Amino acid sequence: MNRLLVTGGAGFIGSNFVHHVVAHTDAHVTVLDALTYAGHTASLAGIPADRLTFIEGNIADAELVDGLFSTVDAVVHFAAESHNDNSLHDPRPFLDTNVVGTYTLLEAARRHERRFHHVSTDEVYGDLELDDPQRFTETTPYNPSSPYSSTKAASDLLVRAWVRSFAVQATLSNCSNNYGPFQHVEKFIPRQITNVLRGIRPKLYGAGANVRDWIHADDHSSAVLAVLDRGVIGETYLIGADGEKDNKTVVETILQLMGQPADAYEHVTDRAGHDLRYAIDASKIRAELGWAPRFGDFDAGLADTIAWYRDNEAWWAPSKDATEAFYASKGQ
Ligand code: NAD
Ligand code: TDX
Repeated sequence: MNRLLVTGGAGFIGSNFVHHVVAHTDAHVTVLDALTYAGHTASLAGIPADRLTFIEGNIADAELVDGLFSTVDAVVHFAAESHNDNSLHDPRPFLDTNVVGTYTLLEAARRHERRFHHVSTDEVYGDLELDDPQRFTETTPYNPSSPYSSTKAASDLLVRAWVRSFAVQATLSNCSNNYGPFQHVEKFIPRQITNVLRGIRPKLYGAGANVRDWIHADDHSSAVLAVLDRGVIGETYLIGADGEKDNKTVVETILQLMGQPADAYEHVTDRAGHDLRYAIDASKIRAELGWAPRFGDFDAGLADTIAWYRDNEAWWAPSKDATEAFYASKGQ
C-alpha cells in the first residue's frame, strides 16, 4: 500500500496521521480536504513535496472522489464534522459530510475495489456511569447521544453494510478522545491552554465530573496504521490508552503546568445531553495486532502539548476570537 489517500488530512488527527506516515513508512500520501473552518494546510508544513499531494475538495463530490480512488492503493477516512457543540447548534453539515460523504467514498471503494479504513469514535456507544466497572468493547451496542455521534454511528453502519453487501475491503476503528498538536481551539484541551495564554479563565462545563479517556494523536496514528497493515477485513478495533480523567482534573493539571493557581477557572453552562463518561477496553487491538501506545504519561504529553500551543500562536490565533464569541453567545 504505497499510495494512500487520506481524507481530512488537514484536520487535527488527519494531519498528525500524515506526519506519522511520512516519518514511519515510504508511502506517498494524497490528502483530500475541503478546508472547512477546521482544516489548515499549515498543519502539513514541512512534509517533503515528493511525499505529499494536496487536493482541496469535498468527500461528497462523487466525480472528484472517483478520479482520486483510481490513483491510490488504499484510503484512510478521517474527514468529518467533529465537534459536538457545533452539532447541537447546526446538525446539517454533520449529515452532509459524515453520512453522505462517507457513502460517496464507500461507493468509490466499491467501484475501484480499494482497501478502505474508516476512522470513528467511541461516542457511538453512548456513555457510561462513573462507577461502571465495564468499558466499551467491540460488542457494546450502539447508543449515540448527539447529532455528531449519531452521524458517526450512521457512517459506521454504512461501512459495515458495504462490507457485507458489496464485499468492500474495509476495516473500522473507534478511538477515544485525542489530544496533541494541531487540534482546533474549539476543543476542550486547546481551548483551555489558549485561554490561559490569552489571560482568560478556563471554562468547565457543569461540575466537571465528566470523564474522557485521553490518547495522544500520535498513538491513534500508529494504531490506525496497524489496522491498515494487519487488520482483518470487516473487523472493528477499539483504540484507547487507559487515559481516563475527569474534566476538572484536566483543567487543574493544565493550570498547574502553566504556573497558575489550580482553581483559576470558571464553571459555565453545561452541554445539552452531555455524555458522562467514555472508557475504552483496547484489549483486542493490543492482543491481535500487537499495538501499544507510546505516550503512557498523560501529564508529560499534556506538557508537550502546552509547549506546542505556546510556540505556535500564529497557527491558532486566527481562530481564537471567533471561537470564543460563539461560546460566549451560549453562555459557555
Ligand atoms: P477535525 O475537525 O480537526 O478535522 C476534520 C477535517 O476534515 C478538517 O480538515 C476539515 O476541513 C475536513 N473536512 C470536513 N468536512 C469535509 C468534507 N465534506 N470533505 C473533505 N474534507 C472535509 O477533526 P478531528 O478531530 O481530526 O477528527 C478526525 C476524525 O477522527 C473524525 O472522523 C472524528 O470523528 C474521528 N475521531 C476524533 C476524535 C477526537 O478526539 N478528536 C476521537 C475519535 C475519533
Ligand atoms: O470549554 C469546554 N469545557 C468543557 O468542560 C469544552 C470545549 C469542553 N468541555 C468538556 C466537554 C467534554 O466532557 O470537555 C470534554 C471534552 O470536550 P470536547 O473536546 O468537545 O470533546 P468530546 O465532546 O468529548 O468529543 C471529542 O472526543 C470524541 C471529539 O471532539 C470528537 O470528535 C471525538 O469523536
